[in-house]
Amino acid sequence: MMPSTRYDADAGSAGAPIEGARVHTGGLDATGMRFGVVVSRFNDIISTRLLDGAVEALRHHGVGPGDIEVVWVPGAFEIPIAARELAQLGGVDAVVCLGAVIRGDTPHFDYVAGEASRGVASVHATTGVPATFGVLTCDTLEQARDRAGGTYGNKGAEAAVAAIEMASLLRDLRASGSESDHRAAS
Ligand code: INI
Repeated sequence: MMPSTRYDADAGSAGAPIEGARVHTGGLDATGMRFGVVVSRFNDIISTRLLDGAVEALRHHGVGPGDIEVVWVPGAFEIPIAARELAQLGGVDAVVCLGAVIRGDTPHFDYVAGEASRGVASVHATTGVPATFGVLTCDTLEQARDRAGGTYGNKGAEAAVAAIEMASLLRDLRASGSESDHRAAS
């Protein structure tokens, strides 16, 4: 069964038509799209579940066989460089970033989690390819389990669905941008 996500298209009134405005929303049909998934090996008891959730969600929304590139990195700190490489050279519509940073007794957690989130965000800014953040930052292994296919769903699946929505939205915005250029030129 598909894990539920907060990205269900019919969950509320977000995206509803507004008179006098053009409203843009990304769809969830990923047919013909390609995705990169970067996943960290550290805490792989959790990250493999996030990966399962992400791949299942991508396939569920129409991503074809051969259109998912999975890249393993040692830890969450290394996710951004691989994500950027995929975004720049991998021919993908979006990159899904997955990992689990679990607090220990030292401030190491803050550095790893902070750099992972900053680095993934910078992939958007520097490449224009969406990169979504399915990296858990938890105090305990139990909290991580709950979010990797447990009580609170699967954040890997959520990150995959967010990637589809953003890839679709950007296609729409780019198409509507070139439409406006065309209108301005004629
Ligand atoms: N990497 C993680 O993905 N999760 C962690 O919880 C973690 N902790 O706690 O240390 C972690 N550390 C490794 C780090 O991501 C790098 O791989 C390492 O520092 C080498 O650069």
